[in-house]
Amino acid sequence: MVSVPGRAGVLGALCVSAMMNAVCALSGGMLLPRESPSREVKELSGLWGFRADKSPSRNLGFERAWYKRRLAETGPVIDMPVPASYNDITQDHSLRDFIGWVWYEREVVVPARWLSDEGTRVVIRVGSAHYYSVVWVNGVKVTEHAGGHLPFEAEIGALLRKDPTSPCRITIAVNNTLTLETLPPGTIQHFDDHTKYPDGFFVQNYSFDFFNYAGIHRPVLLYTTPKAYVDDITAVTDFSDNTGFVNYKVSVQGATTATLKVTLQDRDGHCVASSNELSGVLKVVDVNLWWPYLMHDNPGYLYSLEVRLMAPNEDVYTLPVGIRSVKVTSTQFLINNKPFYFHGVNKHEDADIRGKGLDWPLIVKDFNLLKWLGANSFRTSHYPYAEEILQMCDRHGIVVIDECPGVGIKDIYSFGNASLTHHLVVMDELVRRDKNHPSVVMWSVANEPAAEMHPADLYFKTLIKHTKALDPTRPVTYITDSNYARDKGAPYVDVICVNSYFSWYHDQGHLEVIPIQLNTQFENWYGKYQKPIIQSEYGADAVPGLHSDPPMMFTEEYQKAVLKNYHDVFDQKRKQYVVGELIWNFADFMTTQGITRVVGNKKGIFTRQRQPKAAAFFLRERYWSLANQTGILPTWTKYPCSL
Ligand code: BDP
Repeated sequence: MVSVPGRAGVLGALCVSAMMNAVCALSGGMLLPRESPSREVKELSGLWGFRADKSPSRNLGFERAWYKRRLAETGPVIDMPVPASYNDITQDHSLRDFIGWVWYEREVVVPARWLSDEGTRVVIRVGSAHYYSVVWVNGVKVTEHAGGHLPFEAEIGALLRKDPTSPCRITIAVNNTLTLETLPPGTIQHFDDHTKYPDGFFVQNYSFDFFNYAGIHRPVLLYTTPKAYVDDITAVTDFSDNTGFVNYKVSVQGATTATLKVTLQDRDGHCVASSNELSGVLKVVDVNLWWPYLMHDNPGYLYSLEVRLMAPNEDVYTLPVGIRSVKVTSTQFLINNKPFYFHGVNKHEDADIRGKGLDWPLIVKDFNLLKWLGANSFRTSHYPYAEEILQMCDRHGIVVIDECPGVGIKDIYSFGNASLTHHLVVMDELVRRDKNHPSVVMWSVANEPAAEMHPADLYFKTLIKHTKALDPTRPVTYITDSNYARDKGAPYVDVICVNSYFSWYHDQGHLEVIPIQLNTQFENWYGKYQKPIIQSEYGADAVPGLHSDPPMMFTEEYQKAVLKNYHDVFDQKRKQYVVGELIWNFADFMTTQGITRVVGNKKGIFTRQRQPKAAAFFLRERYWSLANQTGILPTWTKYPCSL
């Protein structure tokens, strides 16, 4: 059996209140570590030692306490890059499909000054590790965390000071096992028939359509803060006429009283507002609002909110702040009181070799492709993406629907109390991490759960209410399939997000059904709920290089034809209540192996290597023409001549 340690350490009592006073189960903030005059950051990306625990119980590492000594002293170790999924790094098939605990280790030289000064906090932060992680420093457990897509951290200064001369040995054990109580859920299935299966054979089943990549997916950092430090900042923004408002709240840890200086600076470094209070409203005259890409000539305008703790010691943290508002009516999605139409994509964190590991060349390439495509938005299907990606969205004005890993919830057991409690904690963690990103305009609590099941009603009511209480400033949605009649969550959401695959999963090859079925879908949903609707997924697989005319399934022509048939209906309905269209998917991505997947899902308009299929050029023409009709094309653009 694969064991996953108890989760008592990370679950706590839940409570709910408005964002500026939000009190939740989580202790402390989770501000992205940034260097400042009072803070240093040491990134531990590179090669780590690695071993998968292939013992039948998968528990040998715990039984033999591998964390107590150097990993190389307890058995063979291989090189493993961090950040990266481990699955595709070696030629070992059993590691690609491994289920259970893997062990990472790295020795770090910690600057002496970090330790000599008792007043310095030293924190270890893991950007994300999938799925369950336990962290030891010099053999002492410092933290554990459930969930694969959000950061966690621990203060380790006191521990390191016990023996300042020895190097800091960091051991991280990561278990990718999914159970009915994890998010996303899964099940382990054992096969005991020795006439068919080898001894101890078991598999991981799950009901979501992407490969369960595992390992340390985002950078591990050591960073310092002074003893008294800025622990969290919440900035909520609005504006009226030409005046912007930044309603902020600072939380300080390590001191009972604090003297502060809060300054808001514009892009050129000029102070536009300031205060000495822990919370308040900063007023910005002649405000530069944060606008989405292709909606304004100067998108992604960010101010800098510098929070300077002056006493009992100095600490400086600077948060980028975009001033904008988000509102939803029964037919519109408004950003800065102007109708916003999502013409964007769904993505995955996924690429050759590194799997879900954070990769800067890939991130920058993807942003260049998004801009080339004329996309103004994406949804973080089906889990929270790296903070580094959200920072890029803030700077480039790419609007984000921020989704939690609530995908593949299909078993009734996964609607139970344990699952719900964990799901609420994940939303706490997600909102805590992403609340200050102007690019994030909506929370998505789940994708295509089995919403027809009896407990789904209470589950979603609680989940959505909880999320709205955590952040009353953003709308909340969850992503549903097209069957409105059985849906349980829709009454509670602000925007209906619906996925459909007409002429793909049904009526295969019959493109002519799309206009009828799509029209019916929209009319049914709007008729029942009178809420704005986003087509949150639609598309078709295309194997690059396969062609046929008339179009046949899996060819580039068929993918294009599906899109065209959808677009005709979008163009009618976007004049009424449809507020967005997000193609499934931006790029081909890896899935579990199966007879409907030819080395992964091929619904990308780009290949996994980010080369365009015919649909990419087709969609590009549409998105730029939509931008021309609904937004303001940037002065630098050569559209339409460059198409
Ligand atoms: C949708 C799911 C998405 C899948 C897609 C597909 O939300 O995760 O990848 O179907 O089948 O229903 O391509």
